[in-house]
Amino acid sequence: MSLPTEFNFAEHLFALNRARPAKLAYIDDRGTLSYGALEDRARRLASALQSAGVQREERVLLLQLDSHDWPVSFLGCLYAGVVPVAVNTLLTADDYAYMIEHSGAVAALVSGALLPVLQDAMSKSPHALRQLFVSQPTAALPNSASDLDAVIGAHPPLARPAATGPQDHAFWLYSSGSTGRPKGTVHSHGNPWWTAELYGKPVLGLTEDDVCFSAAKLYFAYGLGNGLSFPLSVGATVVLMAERPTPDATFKRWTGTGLSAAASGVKPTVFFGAPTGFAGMLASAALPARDRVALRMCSSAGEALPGEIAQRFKAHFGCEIIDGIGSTEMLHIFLSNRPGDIRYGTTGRPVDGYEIELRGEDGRPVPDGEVGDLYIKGPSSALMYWGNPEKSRQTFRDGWTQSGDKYSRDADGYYTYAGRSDDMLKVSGIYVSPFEVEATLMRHPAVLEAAVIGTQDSDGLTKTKAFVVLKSNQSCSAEDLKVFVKEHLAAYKYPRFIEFVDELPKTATGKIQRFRLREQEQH
Ligand code: 3SK
Repeated sequence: MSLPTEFNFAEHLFALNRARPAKLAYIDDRGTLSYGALEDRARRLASALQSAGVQREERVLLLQLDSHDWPVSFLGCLYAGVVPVAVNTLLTADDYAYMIEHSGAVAALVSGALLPVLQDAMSKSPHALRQLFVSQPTAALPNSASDLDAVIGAHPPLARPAATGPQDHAFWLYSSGSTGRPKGTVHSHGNPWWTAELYGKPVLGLTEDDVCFSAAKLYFAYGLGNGLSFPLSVGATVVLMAERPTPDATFKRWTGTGLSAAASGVKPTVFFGAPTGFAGMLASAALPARDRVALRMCSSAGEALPGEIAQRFKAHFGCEIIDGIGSTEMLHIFLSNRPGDIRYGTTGRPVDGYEIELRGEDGRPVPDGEVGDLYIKGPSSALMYWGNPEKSRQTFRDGWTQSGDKYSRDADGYYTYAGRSDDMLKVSGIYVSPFEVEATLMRHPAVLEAAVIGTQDSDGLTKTKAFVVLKSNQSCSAEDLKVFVKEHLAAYKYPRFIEFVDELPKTATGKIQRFRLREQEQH
């Protein structure tokens, strides 16, 4: 598999779908967008960006809620050779001020609902955005801003794509670490193509008959593959929603009842979620019956999926959840279970086209059964962290990308998650995976969620502490849970302390923020 020397990812997707102009590419909260209209609108936007003086490889901030305008904006930029910096819509003005300055963005494509926070950010940043293109404005626009629809309507489609190559800068995503500022992760035009060819098509087996729906929004690497690169690479249809992926919002889309009138009754066939979301849905009283949905497969990423959740989901819907792990740096999933080859509780085997190594503290590969740091080699790796040569050198070394996750591999080649590199605990000189303890606690019938961290006992020694959320109307004691863990795991792994809480701190993607629990413990 290889790419030609001239390759523009937007043009690649448009060319693939030119034979199906009337087919629905997107269904959002307001209506539908055909493949023909997607290409037309994106190419008009590409013209508008050129007319506004935005040059090739200049950055444009993309701060939009999930709607048709997101793929139009993203692909319009790529078509013009302009680099969209796709950012999380849940951040603060201070975060955006940093991103504007760090990226040196010259313009922004922003949802009307997010314009106030962007204006606040602009007032805090010494770097000026020259032009704002506002999608679905909610109030009268300031002078430097134009209505995106009007701008698209006023420009002809750009005749030709920018003559980019597969290694040219295409877009950025910000990746946050446990410390420091978020890192501007630069991806090329070739990278999304590789993720679709290596994972979306062969592992998920997506076809043009699929209707894809992702809980992860488009600005996440996971969501970008699920809701753009993969479905558009096979001519499938995508359901987008602006609101948070609560169980109720998700169930509406699954049952075809929450869509705009033009698409009413269309039901997703492939759903992309995260473990916390699946657990919440299974615990919801509104969980739809199997015959009300059309799901043929689900994908899970973000954190390792406890086998118990996958099995309960399968028992209810008759549909597998394919668990995998990816990263913003690798753009999508590189280690995954496969339909028909699922080992519950593991993250499966390397996706063909990627090499995986587990390395010990000495940098050498560890033997099977031992925990090591996960390194990946594959063609979708980011080019660099913008303006951060030191972190780039540490993370992208000799063709290998360090993930920051710890894994072990069994004799059959299946990989099991053992926590983040900085989350592993060493209790009495022995490594304990907080995730393994959490997964065991979650097998208790009264437990909804659990997070395990290291805390210091009165001797200053590290001991495990579990924060546990019980299911509503359920009760059990800390002692019950300790006994339960001792019965299911090596006894030394039981959490010495247990605290019952109403909820766990989480990121926008639903990842548990263990560092917040650690901070809380230190005070
Ligand atoms: O969190 C993950 O496992 C993931 C999957 C796909 C793309 C990006 C990420 C972070």
